[in-house]
Amino acid sequence: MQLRSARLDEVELELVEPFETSFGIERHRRFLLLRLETDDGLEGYGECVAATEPLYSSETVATAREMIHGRFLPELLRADSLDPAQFLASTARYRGHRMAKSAVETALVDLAARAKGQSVSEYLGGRRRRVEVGVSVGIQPTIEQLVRRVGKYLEDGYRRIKLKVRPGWDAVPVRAVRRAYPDIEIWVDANQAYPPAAVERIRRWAVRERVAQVEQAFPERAIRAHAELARGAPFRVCLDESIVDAMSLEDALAAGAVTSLNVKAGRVGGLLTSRALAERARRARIPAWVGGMLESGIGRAHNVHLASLAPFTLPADLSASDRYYREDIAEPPFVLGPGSTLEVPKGPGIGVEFSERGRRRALKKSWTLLR
Ligand code: OSB
Ligand code: MG
Repeated sequence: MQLRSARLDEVELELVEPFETSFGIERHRRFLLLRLETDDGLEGYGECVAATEPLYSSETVATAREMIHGRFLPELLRADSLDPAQFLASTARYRGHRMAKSAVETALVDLAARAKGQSVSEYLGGRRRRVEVGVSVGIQPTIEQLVRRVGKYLEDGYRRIKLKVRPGWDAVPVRAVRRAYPDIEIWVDANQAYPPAAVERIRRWAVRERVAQVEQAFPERAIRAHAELARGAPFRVCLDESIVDAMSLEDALAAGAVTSLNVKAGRVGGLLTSRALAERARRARIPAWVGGMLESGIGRAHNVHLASLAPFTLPADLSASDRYYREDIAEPPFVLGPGSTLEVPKGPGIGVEFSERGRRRALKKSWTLLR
């Protein structure tokens, strides 16, 4: 099997409503979609989660395009193997750029699964037919709006709520949600917004409001601060941005800085690395779960397949398609099912179809490389 062509699309989708985090507001998502086509007519799709601005991480749409179009695809078009692990090995010398690598790796996994007549879930060794999910709720203009938003998601059927927090939007809004809904499972995610000196303050309101999990309170390199927060805490301390590979997970485990692991294929460079990290977490008896980056139906499908693997034991940040976009780029949409779950598509490959109509509406630029 050899590559015949690769097409890289830059697309933009409008979010159903703005998504605000400690690092900024997103109203649209502009991102890259990759389509690989082999000489025997198989197709594989991947999504790149890098955003226009380097706010969640240092990568951007522009840096990812440069790496994918300028280096990874030319290399892949010359390669004699389309094996995802082989791709990772041959690009290991390039430091960082994991979101760019992940776009290619996930497309190669889609291809490899299709070549074997399997779904991505089966290819990776997943067993679940449905995966449990929750919803990530952005910072809202007012506390009343936050409580109403959460109420709406609970009505929709989401059973676990993750609230985005930052200094100045934490104890008070979290208390308001807790008072309105005394029994729900609340997680919070700060996306690195607190200084290490805030450990005790965070602990106080998190304990008082029975928060089940505090995600990435401190900067990604502040492993010691996360370990301090975790010491004796009645809540889990989750790392997201801090964990980018096997070594960073090993160090965080040794330091006692991680008691829950958020795994995003984009952040760690693909599905194979994601699976390895989750298996390592399981051996350390730490729960793992699949995080999200407001993906379209393509990236969402990859994530849902990933979440079907046994080590992912906490509900994923993967909501139904209509929570993100009015019109998605893949069909059919993901819909929330019984017990706050999404169904794992049957396959082959990712098991969703690229919508030509959706692509035409969202397309900004496109590059095609031929063998
Ligand atoms: O930290 O989990 C995060 C979205 C963009 C950047 C970072 C994060 C998020 C989310 C969205 O929380 C979760 C989702 O896709 O539903
Ligand atoms: Mg996070």
